[in-house]
Amino acid sequence: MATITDPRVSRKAAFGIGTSAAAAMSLLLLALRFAFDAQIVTEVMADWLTRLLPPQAFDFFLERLQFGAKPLLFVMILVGQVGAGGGIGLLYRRFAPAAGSEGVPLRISLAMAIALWLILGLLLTPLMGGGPFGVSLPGPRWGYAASLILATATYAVLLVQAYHLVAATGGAAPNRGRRELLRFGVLAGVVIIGGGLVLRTILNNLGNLSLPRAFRTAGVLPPEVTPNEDFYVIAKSPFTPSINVEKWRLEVGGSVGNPYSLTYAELRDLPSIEEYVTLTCISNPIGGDLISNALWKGVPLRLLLDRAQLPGGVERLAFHAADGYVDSFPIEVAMRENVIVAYEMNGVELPREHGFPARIIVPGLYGMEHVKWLTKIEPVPASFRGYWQRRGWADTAVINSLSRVDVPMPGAQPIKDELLLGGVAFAGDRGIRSVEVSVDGQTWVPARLRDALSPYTWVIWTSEWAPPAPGAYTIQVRAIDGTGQIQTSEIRGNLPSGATGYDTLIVRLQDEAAV
Ligand SMILES: Nc1nc2c(c(=O)[nH]1)N[C@H]1C(S)=C(S)[C@@H](COP(=O)(O)O)O[C@H]1N2
Ligand SMILES: [Mo]
Repeated sequence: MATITDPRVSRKAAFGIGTSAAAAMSLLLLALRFAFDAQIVTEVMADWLTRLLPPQAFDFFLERLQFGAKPLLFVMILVGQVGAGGGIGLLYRRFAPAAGSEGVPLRISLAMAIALWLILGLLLTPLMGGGPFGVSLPGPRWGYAASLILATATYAVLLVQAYHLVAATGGAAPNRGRRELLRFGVLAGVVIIGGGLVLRTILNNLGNLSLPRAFRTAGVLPPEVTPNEDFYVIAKSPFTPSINVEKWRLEVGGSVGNPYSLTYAELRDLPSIEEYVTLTCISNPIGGDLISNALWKGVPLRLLLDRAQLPGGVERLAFHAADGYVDSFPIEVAMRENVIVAYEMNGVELPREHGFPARIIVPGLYGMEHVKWLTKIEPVPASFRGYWQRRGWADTAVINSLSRVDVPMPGAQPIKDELLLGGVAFAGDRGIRSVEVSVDGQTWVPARLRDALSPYTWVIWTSEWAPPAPGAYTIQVRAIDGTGQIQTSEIRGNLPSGATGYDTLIVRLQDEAAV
């Protein structure tokens, strides 16, 4: 094949054409992700990178960027994708034939689309753990494969067509022939109509986007029961799976005596219990706001397991979810009477971002074990590791005792005869026996506790303090759990087993005159 570089397309233009084609392709991928729940290459790569990165490195970003970390990774990969598209544009410039005869660009588009499709489907996707053409990915069966075909075809057609159009018209030179004019018209039409459809799809489905978040008002005690819309949200992906509840089934299967599945209605018809349980994320920093409390209603997990007739010797159960997430815990934990498959939160159907139609609630363990969008429960070998465990986090992660100072407002303020101190304390399913406060780092004074809503929730503590003199004070708090254990002061980061150490709040109390 003749490999004549067409002198009329500059490097800059070739790169620009490549990035534009890749940007259009990325938008199309996003639309497919939004509208059809299809896993796309961008997301699979994000998952893969969090597994590839040393846990410390990923945790470094998580701690600093908190909610930004995962979306930022996604955006960075999108940018990389567009950049790679530009790179292919440059490569194409080196090897592109001087398109003369009719139909050549179309044949090249097709060949390039197939080549890219094979590279992505048979090399990159298996490398990222998704199997050939994404067969081992979660989500709609053909979603990933279809998104690959559409993406590579879109990119290749746009790149090659635009490239030869620019080549034929000499870039800025407006002496277009008739054929070029026609081709230009067709390409512009496709881009405008296709782009419009893609944008409309994205806008129509923005509701599927759920960015991680949490709420906390400085200087104020949090409500004991967190309203659903203020409950912290964490998930591995910013896209909430949209589950058709008519088609959804909860499968209790694998190697059990009596595998079965339940519809949503069947699940809701089983005997249920209601319990207040506080959730907190294992990456919640000391004094952080990734902690919320709700009333959950659901079916005791034990009831579902008894019906499945587990064979003897089962040590661990895995909980699979519609977003491809999976977590596991030992059978002893699963059999506790307080572990439920929840379908209601604070008296209403589970909100989508909190796991509709059903999720695990397992008091005492960190949030990552409370699997949302639950689809399947099955016995697994004792060595099984879940999504976060493969990324360096602890297994069966028991919540460390924590306490937080929420009141007063930190910083400078006029001194008063009496100042109200307060906050929350939480020790998983061990309960809180007492909370102590210190304003001098030496002496600890017991705080007043509100009655806990259940053995599995946080408690609100308060304490009145008469500041002796103006000055700066560091308010510290520590919890004593139901077993009598004092919260450790040892400062530890959240990887791998959750942060420890005391929360502090600094106030500068000033004379009225000085304010
Ligand atoms: N299916 C699924 N379940 C999941 C997750 C996820 O990414 N996918 N994230 C876990 C983590 S890390 C936490 S902290 C909790 C958060 O639950 P919430 O968003 O309802 O507060 O969900 C857990 N369950
Ligand atoms: Mo979490």
